[in-house]
Amino acid sequence: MRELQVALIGGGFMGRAHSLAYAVAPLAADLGARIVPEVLVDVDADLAARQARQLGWRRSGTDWRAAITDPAIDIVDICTPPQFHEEIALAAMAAGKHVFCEKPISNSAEESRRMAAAAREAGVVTQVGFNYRHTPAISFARQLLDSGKLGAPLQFRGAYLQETAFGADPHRWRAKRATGGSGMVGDIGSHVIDMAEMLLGDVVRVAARVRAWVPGTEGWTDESVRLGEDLVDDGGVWVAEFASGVIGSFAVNAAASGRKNQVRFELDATRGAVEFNWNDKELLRVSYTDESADHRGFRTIHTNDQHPDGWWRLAGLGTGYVDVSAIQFQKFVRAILAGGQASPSFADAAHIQGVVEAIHAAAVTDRWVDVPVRTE
Ligand code: SOE
Repeated sequence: MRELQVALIGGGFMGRAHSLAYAVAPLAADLGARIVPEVLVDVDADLAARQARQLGWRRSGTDWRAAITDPAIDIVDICTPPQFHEEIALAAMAAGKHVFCEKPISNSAEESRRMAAAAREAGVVTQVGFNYRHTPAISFARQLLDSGKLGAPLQFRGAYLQETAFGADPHRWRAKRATGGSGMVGDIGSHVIDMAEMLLGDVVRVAARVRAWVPGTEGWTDESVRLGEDLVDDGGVWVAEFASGVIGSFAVNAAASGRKNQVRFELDATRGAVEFNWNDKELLRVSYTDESADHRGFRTIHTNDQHPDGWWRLAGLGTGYVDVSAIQFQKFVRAILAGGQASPSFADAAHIQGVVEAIHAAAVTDRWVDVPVRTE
């Protein structure tokens, strides 16, 4: 059986999630290839060795360049902070590797457009870690739209709420321009943008407000209103227009007490509506306008293997964070074996980063901002 050897660059939080997903992906479906966790690279040799032992990687190292130029490696998986993504991805693609990159794809739309162009030129398969979109309930919502059962989409309302800003060591590096680059709008907001664009096509313009909660202050300060040199944002709200004419509202907040990890959306259409909440990730609530008046309302569908990407005939067994990450790798491997393209690709993620930058620009300039059209 064909083997696909993987080099993982970054063994932290997402490196751990990916390692678990690589272990599950080939067991949950016949991929036609074995995924071999070959080498784990991190900044410190002892740390990388500990991570490799714990997460099942054959060997470890600290030199990502050596790992990605190794002729035995087929896939480079980038799980570093976003400011390192472009350099590593460009080198990996130049070496002919297929590249999986965590989101956000980079700290700037310009960087991500260069990555997407390099992917096209290199002729390799690329995919970005918007794992939630592979949840069977979301894939089913996409199938219902494609089938016409919901009619034409009218309005999207999405949110991603966390309470990471309250942590003992909150994800402040994500809100700092020098490290996290595009803030929480870029970090978790990009997931909601990806879901929306997967269902509805490209966003073309936005109007927005963002805020950064300055540690130790009570509420929003004047500093938190501006996107400073250092702090980017802990969240924001924006409205969006899609190329199709659909309109949408979005809310993102890392200072949302009690929300844990809540990503959700509602979509209204001419013949019905759907509603998804990651906290009940196996369920899709669906309403159809042609129901009889005494039965009109939302019904709850429990996804199983009769739905796209579903694994179990028995609904209610649970779909988790590792499961949807495994599904994303199943699709990545199948695209590599078929010589096709995977989704969301670098080009998709570059457009999403353009939306993120338009949101920040709209917040600072207090006007609608157009999203750059795709270059790939
Ligand atoms: C942010 O807190 C974060 O870790 C995101 O970066 C991940 O993409 C998301 O899956 C969980 O939350």
